Amino acid sequence: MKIDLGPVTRLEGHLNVKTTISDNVVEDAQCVGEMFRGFEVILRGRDPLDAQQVTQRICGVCPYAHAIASSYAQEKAYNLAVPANGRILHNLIQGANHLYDYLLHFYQLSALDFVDVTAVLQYKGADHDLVKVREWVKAELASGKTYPAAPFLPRLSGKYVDDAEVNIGALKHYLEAMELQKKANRASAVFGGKFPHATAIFPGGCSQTPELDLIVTYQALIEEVRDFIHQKYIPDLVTVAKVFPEYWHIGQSKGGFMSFGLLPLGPQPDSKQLFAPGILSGANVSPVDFGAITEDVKYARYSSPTGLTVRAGELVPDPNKAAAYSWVKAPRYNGQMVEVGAAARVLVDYHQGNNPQVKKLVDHFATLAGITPDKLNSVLGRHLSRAICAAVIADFVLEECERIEPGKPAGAEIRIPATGEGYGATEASRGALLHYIRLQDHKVEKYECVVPTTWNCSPRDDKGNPGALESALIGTRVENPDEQIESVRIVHSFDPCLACAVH
Ligand code: NFE
Repeated sequence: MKIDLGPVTRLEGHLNVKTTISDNVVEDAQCVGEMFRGFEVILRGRDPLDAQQVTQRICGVCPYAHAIASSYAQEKAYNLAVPANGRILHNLIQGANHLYDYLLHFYQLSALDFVDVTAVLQYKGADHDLVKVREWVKAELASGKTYPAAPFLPRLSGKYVDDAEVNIGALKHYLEAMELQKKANRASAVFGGKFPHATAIFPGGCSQTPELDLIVTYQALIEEVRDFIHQKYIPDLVTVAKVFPEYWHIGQSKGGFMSFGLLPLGPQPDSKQLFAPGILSGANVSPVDFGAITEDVKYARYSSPTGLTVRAGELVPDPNKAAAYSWVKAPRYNGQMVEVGAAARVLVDYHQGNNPQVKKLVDHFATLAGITPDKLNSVLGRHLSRAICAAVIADFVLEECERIEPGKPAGAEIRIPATGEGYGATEASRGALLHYIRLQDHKVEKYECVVPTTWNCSPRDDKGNPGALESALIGTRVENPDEQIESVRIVHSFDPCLACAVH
């Protein structure tokens, strides 16, 4: 039986997932990116300093990651020395964006896969007093009524949290989380100029000088976000994990993991990072080699050659290409599929013992849940990994504030050479992000982006091997093949952004 899950909602962009079900098991899955964009074409021939502005428009969720990756690539191409303040402001802007993104993903995009809001939504009291809401909901639930309410309904059938107090609490946090997202975005804008698309991010730093009042404003906003992470986000996630422990064992991807490393601890290009880069295969971590990345297009709607390296990348759209089923290319590392994202970021760091706080949190939550760290490769594992990243990043950006030299410039003097090239790699919230720039006559000759959701939502590669999300879906047992809440929970755990994936 063939069932399309698309358009899958509560994710960014246009994703269809085509499933083939046999005996209530997902026998096959195809991720279909349903849109073409072509930012790399737009950039050809432009002033290179347009790149960190133009590539931010790839996405309204993770724009700063694109600005930062572009800035890193240009820093290499220009051989630019970055002032300490410059790197710190890059980190502060990008770090705050991660915090916003994790809250958005857990509450707005995922929580309603688990939390039951049907009764809460019907509450008509004007006071929103928690005690009254709770009593009302208990009475409503006891009456056995059913509800047709929008906008959260209809929804997929399946098991949801059945404790009314937990459901009410989670919905309150759903609303509260939006206020905290606003604060995280304001924090980014303190130095970036605005949200979503920062005007102040440049190669070498930031055009905004970090005066003391700005630093204090940033700190105050992030302290509130950090409190919410510890007091609400993490406890809510632990509650969901207790009700749905089976999701530590559902949704495993079947390849390795890749992280490009996140938040450099100094201005030098080879600085250690808060989250270490690496390729994880089994328990072995090896260094990342950008030359080992290629993009297959046998099943993607492009007639440009397949298997090209990033440096040689081409983009010739071919909407009617036979056998192709997606606008997303299939990036591979040494020909192998890898998962990217928060779980990859945490596991790659954990296995290198890079960040003691990451190790402590992974071990703590693994013990609490009775799992081994490899179970981060699961639906709940991806959610937990985001929460761990949130806790670690919130502490780090506050520490970074103490290292700023107030009033000293945060920008470098930029001279664009006639020729040059550079890779810029970072971790967007959804995973490993790579930009590549090559200059000719002071202009962009070639620009390439290899983006997190391109990895995770890739179609089959030339050898016919599935992408990370496809592989995580295949083999999943589903209670109701027509609806497949299990499959949708797996899709959401990857937090796909199709606008980014097709860029
Ligand atoms: Ni459009 Fe993005 C992130 C990037 S995902 S959200 O995070 O880069 O492919």
